[in-house]
Amino acid sequence: MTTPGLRAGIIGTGFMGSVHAHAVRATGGEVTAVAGSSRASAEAAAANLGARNAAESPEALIWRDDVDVVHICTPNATHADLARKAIAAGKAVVCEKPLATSVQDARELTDLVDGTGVVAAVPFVYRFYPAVREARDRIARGEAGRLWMLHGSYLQDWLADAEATNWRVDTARGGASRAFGDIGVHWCDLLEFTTGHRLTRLAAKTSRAYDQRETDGQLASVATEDGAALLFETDQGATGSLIVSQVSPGRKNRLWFSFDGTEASFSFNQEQPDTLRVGRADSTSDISVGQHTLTTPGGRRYAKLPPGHPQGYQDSFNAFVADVYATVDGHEREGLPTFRDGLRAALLTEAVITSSAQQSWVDVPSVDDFHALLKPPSLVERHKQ
Ligand code: SOE
Repeated sequence: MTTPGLRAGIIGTGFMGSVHAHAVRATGGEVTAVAGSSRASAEAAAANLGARNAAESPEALIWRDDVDVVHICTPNATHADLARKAIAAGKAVVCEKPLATSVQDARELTDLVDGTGVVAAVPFVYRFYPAVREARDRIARGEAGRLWMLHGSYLQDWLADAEATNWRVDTARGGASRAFGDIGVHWCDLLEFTTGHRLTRLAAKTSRAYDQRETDGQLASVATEDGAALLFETDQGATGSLIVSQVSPGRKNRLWFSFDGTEASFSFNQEQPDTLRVGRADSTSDISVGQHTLTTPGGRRYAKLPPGHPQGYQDSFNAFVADVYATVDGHEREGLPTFRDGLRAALLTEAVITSSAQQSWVDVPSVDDFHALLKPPSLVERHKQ
């Protein structure tokens, strides 16, 4: 279902900006403005993004009358400030992950959204693969039995070369965590979304393949991690492990999980998204994703093509933006990743950094527990103390 008429303003002129622009148009929206680091960069990007106007600045874009939804696709350290301004302007917001580079900023943004009621989403788009929705529904109806071992990896190689670099490598622009904060959070979000489990404690070790990388022609020391290894426990008694790496030659965007229960295991590989593997002791099946081969409401809702016609990353992004725009239009969509999920990712990222630095297991509070921890005691509670 498309939502014609909603008008998007996109802040950010790189790869993700163009992915967002395609998704806006796929859902029947229009990109009315683009903003970049300068008016000139916005004008240069306008044609590429199919934007009608180049805005003078991100702030000018946010206040335009012909922008209903602000998409933030800029370097991580700018997200919180731009999201704060968009919420203040009463606009719906789609903010690239990470929502913020600190738990405090992420929490402030979720509180602002709670206070204003604007629709505010974070593109944890791997939730929108039909195979993932099929696995989620089947797990929810008990087909896996008791989930007890949850494991996987998220491997890329775009930083495999010692000379490769990017603003994400720079702590000041990307934040304190790179590999986990960029892609490890996708995997953890997908685990919690698909299984209903929540990570409650973890032990992490972050590491680097290169301690120096060339930035702006100079060799610079690198403080962010190229990869991370995690062990974790969940609130339902499961154990798990995760390997995250952006220096794994030959792995392009290989997000993989296997969620293993006492009756069945569910495996998914993002690089082969048109197959869901369901393993059982007596039989294993590779289900081809399609409108008539999936059996659950969630799977069928997002399967748009017959089996053998893979839906990929951009299709999932399109489905995500379609659900955001439908929600803006008053038709709330179940499973939409919101700023609360962005706060969740920030809590997990902080736990990974802390655990690795302290070489210890670290508890991970739920978003609700975290809010309760920080809520000042009421007058009554203070009176009781
Ligand atoms: C780069 O690591 C990146 O573009 C991530 O930022 C995205 O979230 C991921 O989906 C693909 O890789």
